[in-house]
Amino acid sequence: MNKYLDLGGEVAEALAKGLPVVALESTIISHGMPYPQNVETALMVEAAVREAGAVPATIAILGGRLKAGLDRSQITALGLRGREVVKASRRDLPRLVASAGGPAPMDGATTVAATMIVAALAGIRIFATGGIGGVHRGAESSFDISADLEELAITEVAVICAGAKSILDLPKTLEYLETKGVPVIGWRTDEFPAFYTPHSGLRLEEHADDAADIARRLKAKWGLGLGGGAVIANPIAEADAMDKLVIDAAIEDALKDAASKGVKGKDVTPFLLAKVKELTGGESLESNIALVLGNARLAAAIAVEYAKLK
Ligand code: PSU
Ligand code: MN
Repeated sequence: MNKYLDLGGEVAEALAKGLPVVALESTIISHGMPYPQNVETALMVEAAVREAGAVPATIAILGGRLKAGLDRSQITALGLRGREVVKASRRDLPRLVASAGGPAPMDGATTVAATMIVAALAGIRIFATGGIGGVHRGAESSFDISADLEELAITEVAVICAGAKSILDLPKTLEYLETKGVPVIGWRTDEFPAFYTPHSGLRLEEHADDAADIARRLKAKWGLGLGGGAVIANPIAEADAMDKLVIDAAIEDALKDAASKGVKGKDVTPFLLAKVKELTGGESLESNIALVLGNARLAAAIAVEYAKLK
């Protein structure tokens, strides 16, 4: 066990017994959704993982300690503080962890990248979230490419998501993942989903229809010593999806607003998420909650099958 990491009691027990565990991120709680829906969703997601036969491990940094497995009060505190909590990606981990030994131990909410790192340290291979970060539109001049993609290239954790939001440049995001050797597996689809809608028009080469099949592919990837992660792209259910015209218009407005305000760096994604939610009057939040729950269920099913292979 890494000396900077604490496992929650239930998570430690499950891992010791080789039972299925699903990692969950915390930036989606602090920066991805408003209070109180963020806390309600995080707790519902944990319940959905349990119902599907796995143990949830929500990941964050509290008082400078890496945590895999938060309790209800810890999740609630992160949700209440929201964007005051440090959004922690790979490069933020050292200073946050070092703060434990200083006068002011810090808290951090982990992005997809940082959650993958902590999950891997804990021995958790399966991780559910809403959407991954990617190559931003205009990256050819801004150089804005999420550290999530680099992490998927090197860290052995599979991320179950609803694709990526079209706040990003989805074709470039898929090209990047191909370059880095990251499998992108469509769940019962041949198309990369666009988060709020099941369709992006972008074809995937790989699809799977059952969780056992995905588990075997992950086993093969890591058994081959290839390292790195995988993206399991689970389209939002049609019933929960947004109207494409409505969401596209909101995203265009949000992007213009971000550009005119000069939003940069790690603030870009949270700014766009909040703006889209504001512009769609909360409809996007409902879709977001529904798709995260769907991803949690699929991740648990994959974790159950993966545990059988050990
Ligand atoms: N996309 C979403 N919801 C989110 C995020 C992305 O639809 O909550 C969060 C995730 O934590 C992701 C992070 O890892 O934003 C990516 O931020 P950046 O683009 O700064 O790498
Ligand atoms: Mn960025």
